Amino acid sequence: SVATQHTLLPEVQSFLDQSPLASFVGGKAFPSEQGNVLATIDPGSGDQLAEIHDLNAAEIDRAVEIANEAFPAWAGLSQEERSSILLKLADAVESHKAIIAQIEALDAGKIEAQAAGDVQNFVDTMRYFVGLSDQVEKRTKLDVPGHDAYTVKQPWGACAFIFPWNFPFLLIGWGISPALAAGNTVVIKPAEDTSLSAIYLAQLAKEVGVPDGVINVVTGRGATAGAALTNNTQIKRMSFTGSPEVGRLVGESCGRNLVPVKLELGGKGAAVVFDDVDVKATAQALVGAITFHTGQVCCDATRWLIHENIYDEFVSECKQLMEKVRIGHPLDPNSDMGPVVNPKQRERVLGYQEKGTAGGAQCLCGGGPATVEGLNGNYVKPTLLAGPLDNVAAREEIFGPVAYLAKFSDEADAIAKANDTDYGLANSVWTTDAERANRVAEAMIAGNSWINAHNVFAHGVPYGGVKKSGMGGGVLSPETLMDYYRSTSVVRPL
Ligand code: TXE
Repeated sequence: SVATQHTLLPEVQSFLDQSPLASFVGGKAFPSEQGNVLATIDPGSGDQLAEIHDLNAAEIDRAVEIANEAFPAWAGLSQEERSSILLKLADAVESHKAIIAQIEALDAGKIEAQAAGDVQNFVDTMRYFVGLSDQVEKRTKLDVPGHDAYTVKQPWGACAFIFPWNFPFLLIGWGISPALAAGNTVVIKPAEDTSLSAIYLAQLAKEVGVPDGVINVVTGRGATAGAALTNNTQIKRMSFTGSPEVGRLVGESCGRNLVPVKLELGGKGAAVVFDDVDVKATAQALVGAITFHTGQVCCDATRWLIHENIYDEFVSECKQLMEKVRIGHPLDPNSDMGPVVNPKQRERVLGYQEKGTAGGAQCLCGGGPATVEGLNGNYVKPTLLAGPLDNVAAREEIFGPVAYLAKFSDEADAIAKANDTDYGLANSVWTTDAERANRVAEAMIAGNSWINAHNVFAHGVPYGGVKKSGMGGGVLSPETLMDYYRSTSVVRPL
């Protein structure tokens, strides 16, 4: 087992020893009454890590009720009191970073150092939104002749969050920080493969004095527990991050119930590389991005559009770099790239490679599964495909370390190809011509464009997609904080 190969932190071992791990609602363990459980597996070894409880619809509804019951007291705290509690939570997460990172590495198959980065990002995000909420003007006087008028901003109540498995802990931080800072309570439904760090967070929140019922975690299968949360009419807002297929279902339910919804879905980003770049450095950056968390990153560049003058040189650089990627268990400090999250995802990644090549794409390097000695993990090789852009592997989100290459001839051709996609999350342009860089960055239809970089995040920079990538973006910025206040306009004729 993994435990025999890698020494787990004693705190991680004792957390796993709580198995089957219950959901956490109203400040205490919230088990499935019928004792229904799901196994959670280490994707790096195939070993079972623990079991988690699988809640039914009635239990999900009860959790929402509890979150709504806790709301008035939480919303009624002064801004100062609430902020100080949340900052205490951020401090606690920071001081438990190594523990949470190891849990996440084991549960999500994430390289341990990268998982530690995710945990720090959670901490920074919570501090950012607390600071921002302190500055929000809750009452704004309106200048209306003949009237005394103002608007007042207040939180909504229990807000629901459904999260995917690729950045379990980081995305919780991005989602709940603005909601909590504004005075809402939250019900978190993590993905069934990666629920452990959420449960740990809820337990930690209790320890540091977050009032009961403010941070609730409900676990279970998407089609039952997730759907129950989506169909609940007592949630005040819904935020979903995951696949476009499920995003549609969530959007439909929220439409039916008239619950405001934010959808963060997939991507099929382009990297447009002009012929004036440093080929080696650009290849290094893009190979680094597509292998980071084994390509399970929604904002990744997965379509690499390369100027025809440098195409061959670029491909040869990328091949060399990909062959050097060390694939291994996430807890092994010598691993550059870990597994994908589960066998189904591995089948998906390999399936797209097969469908892609069957449809006329060429496999330039990698392709197929990878093996790591002694481990039954879900490993795949970093892969480069190339060919026509109407290929299924160039059009659909694969969610693995697979890049699809194509040539372009000039700027207009590059922009047309970059925009020929159903998605609109994030793209990048690589060139030393500053004016061209901005022109292309603005012409690509997506929520985010990066210049000479990919996957750059900063607090205050709105993030989120358009088209099939989602709606209601503005993540990590003041826009998202404002979503968690509803406003009432109060008017008195004089
Ligand atoms: O996601 P799902 P899956 C994409 C990626 C991946 C594919 C499938 O391409 O290969 O989606 O992943 C919950 N009602 N992304 O199937 O099913 C589920 O429990 C309510 C991109 O794992 O969308 C989990 O908590 N909820 C994405 C969450 O939805 C339901 C990240 C996401 O799972 C539900 C993840 C239902 N009917 C996958 N069914 C990104 N862009 O970041 C499932 N869920």
